[in-house]
Amino acid sequence: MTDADIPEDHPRYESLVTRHRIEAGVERGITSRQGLIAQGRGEAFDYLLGERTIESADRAARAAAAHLLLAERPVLSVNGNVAALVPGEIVDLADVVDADLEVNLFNRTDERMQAIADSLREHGATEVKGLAADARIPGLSHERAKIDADGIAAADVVLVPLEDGDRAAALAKLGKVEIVIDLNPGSRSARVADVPIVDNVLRAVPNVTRHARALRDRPRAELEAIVREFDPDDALEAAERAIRNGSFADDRE
Ligand code: PTJ
Repeated sequence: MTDADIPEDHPRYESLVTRHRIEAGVERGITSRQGLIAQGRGEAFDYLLGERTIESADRAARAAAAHLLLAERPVLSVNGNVAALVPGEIVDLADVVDADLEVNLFNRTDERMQAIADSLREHGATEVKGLAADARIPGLSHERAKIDADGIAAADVVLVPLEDGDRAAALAKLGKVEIVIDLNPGSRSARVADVPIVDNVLRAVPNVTRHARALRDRPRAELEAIVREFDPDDALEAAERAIRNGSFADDRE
């Protein structure tokens, strides 16, 4: 089955496409089996949020775009779920904001590193970092800590979609501006982020790109104002409110 076999008028179209892509990612050696579990957890929150981009997540995506455009050395971190769900979209975002792509895995193996780097190149990436692994995130056990000295280690702004909480916290301690995409507003990753985007990575990545395209010719002062006015605690509270008061329709299965 391919994405094209899923009827677009199915009430849960996006969810079915997502499941299919993650499954295909596991089959191709890109996504870890734990990635399936992570996806299930994300899907539950997406359901509670109404499977849409809530207004506060859109504001966060705009602030993320402004941060990435202002950055000296922005890096987009790619794991097995991101590579399965939004390979072309993440390459597109890197192009628009002139960021590096770095493969950074929680369950790191050489085979998965290579498969993901190859897939990103197939989707148009010219350079993929992460394979050198010549630097470490302090305070984490060996494999999870590996990063590139001229990639995440040297970055001022890092986008980490679907990050493990422990590592998100360790990255935040390094003093980088951290943008996290995570459907769970209570997750540690979302809580340590300077910009938590509580949205499905499938919608969030193209949305940050759309904002970046719209903002890229604006004066720096305007981008700085967008960054300054964004409040991560407000964004998390708004997402929690949306979940509590959610009117998720019961015609979805
Ligand atoms: O490819 P690897 O080895 O780097 O491993 C990647 C995973 C995601 C398996 C690893 O980082 C992991 O175990 O993550 P966690 O701790 O399960 O956290 C994943 C978070 O992402 C959870 O809070 C989920 O709610 C959230 N999430 C899952 N799917 C999505 C999502 N957020 C946004 N969009 C999704 N599609």
